[in-house]
Amino acid sequence: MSTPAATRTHCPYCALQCAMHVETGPGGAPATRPAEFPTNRGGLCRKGWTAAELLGSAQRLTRPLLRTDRDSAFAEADWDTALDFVAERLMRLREQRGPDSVAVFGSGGLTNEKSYLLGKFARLALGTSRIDYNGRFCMSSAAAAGNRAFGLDRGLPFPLPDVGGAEVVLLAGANPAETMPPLMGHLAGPRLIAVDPRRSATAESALERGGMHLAPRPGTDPALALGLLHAARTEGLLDTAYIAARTSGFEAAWRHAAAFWPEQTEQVTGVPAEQVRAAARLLATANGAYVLTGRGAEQHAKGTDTVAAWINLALALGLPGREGSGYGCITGQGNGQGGREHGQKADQLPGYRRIDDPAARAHVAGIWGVEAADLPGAGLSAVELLDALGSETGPRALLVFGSNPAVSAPDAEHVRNRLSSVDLLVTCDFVMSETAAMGDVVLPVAQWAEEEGTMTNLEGRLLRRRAVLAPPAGVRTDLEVISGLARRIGQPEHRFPADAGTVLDELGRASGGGAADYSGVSAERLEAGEEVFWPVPDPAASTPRMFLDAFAHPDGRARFAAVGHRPPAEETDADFPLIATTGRLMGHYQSGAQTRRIAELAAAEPEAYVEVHPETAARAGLAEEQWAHVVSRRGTTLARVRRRADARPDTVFLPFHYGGAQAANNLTNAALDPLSRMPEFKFAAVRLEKADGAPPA
Ligand SMILES: Nc1nc2c(c(=O)[nH]1)N[C@H]1C(S)=C(S)[C@@H](COP(=O)(O)OP(=O)(O)OC[C@H]3O[C@@H](n4cnc5c(=O)[nH]c(N)nc54)[C@H](O)[C@@H]3O)O[C@H]1N2
Ligand SMILES: Nc1nc2c(c(=O)[nH]1)N[C@H]1C(S)=C(S)[C@@H](COP(=O)(O)OP(=O)(O)OC[C@H]3O[C@@H](n4cnc5c(=O)[nH]c(N)nc54)[C@H](O)[C@@H]3O)O[C@H]1N2
Ligand code: SF4
Ligand SMILES: [Mo]
Repeated sequence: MSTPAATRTHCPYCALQCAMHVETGPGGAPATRPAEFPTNRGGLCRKGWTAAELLGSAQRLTRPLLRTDRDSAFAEADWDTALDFVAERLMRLREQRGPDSVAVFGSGGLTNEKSYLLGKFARLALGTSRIDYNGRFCMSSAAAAGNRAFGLDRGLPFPLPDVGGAEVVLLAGANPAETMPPLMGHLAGPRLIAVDPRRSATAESALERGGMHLAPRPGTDPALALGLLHAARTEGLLDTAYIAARTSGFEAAWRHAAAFWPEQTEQVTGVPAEQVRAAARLLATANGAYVLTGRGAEQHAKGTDTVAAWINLALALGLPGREGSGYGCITGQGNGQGGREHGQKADQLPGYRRIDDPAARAHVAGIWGVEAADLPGAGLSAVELLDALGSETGPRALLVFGSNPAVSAPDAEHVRNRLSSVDLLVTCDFVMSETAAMGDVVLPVAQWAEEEGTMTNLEGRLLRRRAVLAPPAGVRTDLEVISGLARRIGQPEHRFPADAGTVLDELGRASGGGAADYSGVSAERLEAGEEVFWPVPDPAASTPRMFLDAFAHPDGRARFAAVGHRPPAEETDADFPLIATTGRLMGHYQSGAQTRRIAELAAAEPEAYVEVHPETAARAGLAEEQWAHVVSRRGTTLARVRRRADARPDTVFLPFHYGGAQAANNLTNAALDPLSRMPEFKFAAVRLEKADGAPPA
């Protein structure tokens, strides 16, 4: 592998999309080094520093793998054989059982171009309504709440450096000190209020610098947000002029808050009333304040309303749509933002259009050269799609691009059963993920540093991903795979180009006039280093700050949501007395398929653990480092005990980066938010038991 002189691109992992140079490192292998950029300001986290290792890894897949019997081993196949096999099986299923018998599962890690072409492939080449993606696990609750409140959803509707100018920042269920370390540089100035049931690294940092840590019982954020609103109003700290001029629905929302005196809030959340008052005062009197939410607020069966409760607080204090203040959702995956705009979501067409909107259908059908009536309607959301696999009316084939649901989906043992029940499981990946290993065909694809494309980061900022080196022989890009399959299914070649630039041009036209309008984006603008934030309706446009004049609802006003507090989907009881919540470690990414294959990262955190209060551990007879079963009503996770004196005694925490018996998702609850269809990753009722012996390797 030879790497040319340093080429500037962006990290393969999270939504911060840190800028980096890829160059020849010591020993001749490619290496990464941070680049100056407004979001990461010359910083990278440990994952970014080690990202190049997987490019040349011995665990890398370089030949298509195929088997016709799941009990036998995979055998190498050439590309024509593998693609012919997949296309033939898809067409046969479609003929026998109709187009909805084949399904596609995409990812917020895919470039804009891939997300777009994958959605088009599903609707046009396969004719199926059944496409959805792992973004349902990720930010769909914030998206739903943002759309409802502001009429439009862009993670941060302002550039990240703006946040650094504020006096106070409230972070609800976000732990950027581990999940986006360079972001913490922007938070060095403001005082932080960290809302997290755990003493997370972010909460620690807040306390060190004169801020606050509010540690509610998991799942009680709505009550806490209502309590803060109550306390701010009692002290006369609401922005009544803003509420009157720029919002609607305050009184209906207030009726839910009226009962949440700080003492009542303490009863429900466990956060001392005095802390509720102090936090409300700190936030409401700040000269410049932001409320930012992460997965801790969203990943609940009431995630949309939980985010809405935090947005209500921000609106009541007059923060959104103001210079120097605001509300934002910290998106997660590399292209978590762009991935939700271009049509890989079950209910969506490119440009953030709704698939059930006749005008949207007509527009997109026009770009695609088909009749609107030829486009399928809305399909099933991710968890429902996985749940339907292999059933009488459900999909019998699944194509997976950029996700590892055997590890990352809720109630994972059930999901693995569903995955093994289909007639055809095809995974595109560069490593043998747990999901790929269950299937019939694995197609080896190019990695980030080997392909062109664009990404949209957490600020709605467009970025260029650049091919630094050629992929290994035998490897194709995702776009080439989609294009090759489409042609074999009988689509004309021009409809599914494999060249990222051509796809971006078409994506621009398809998104034109939509909420997420990319029609003025071009590779040249990005190459020239121009700052481009969507919407981009023409070649001169860029929108770094949204909502300064008006919100995106027809009347220009933001809407309070009338939301109250409600309990989690399941409760603790005598058999399952503890709450398990789940999340991330700095050194691993998601299902761990990539980072568990990077030597330094694997060595630092090699196995699953569970954080437990020492008294809770003692009650279960568990010592430090001992292996425990964490048992829920659905399944069991094997994890080593780490005692933490600062943990809530009623709550344990597990990272979800490990597979098999150590998968946190063996125990999680697939209960869904009614609006966003996002699952309850952050609350499961569990008990702890001693595990005998070492876990299976
Ligand atoms: N190192 C690393 N970084 C990542 C990723 C990764 O896998 N590893 N993934 C990326 C992706 S896709 C995402 S989505 C982001 C996620 O980024 P974050 O949202 O920061 O990550 P999480 O750890 O899932 O959750 C944040 C916090 O929510 C807390 N929490 C749990 N339950 C509750 C609750 O009921 N209320 C509140 N207020 N908090 C609660 C957890 O204790 C945790 O500290 O990270 C991105 N960055
Ligand atoms: N318990 C619990 N579970 C969770 C969460 C939680 O907080 N708690 N968080 C959820 C969240 S927010 C998310 S985003 C999901 C993520 O979980 P997943 O959807 O499983 O995401 P990854 O682990 O990133 O899986 C990506 C897979 O695709 C491959 N890949 C990466 N890039 C590409 C590409 O460009 N093309 C192709 N073809 N393959 C690629 C990788 O090698 C890897 O095998 O997990 C969710 N699951
Ligand atoms: S913070 Fe995110 S984008 Fe930046 S180096 Fe780490 S993983 Fe990569
Ligand atoms: Mo995510």
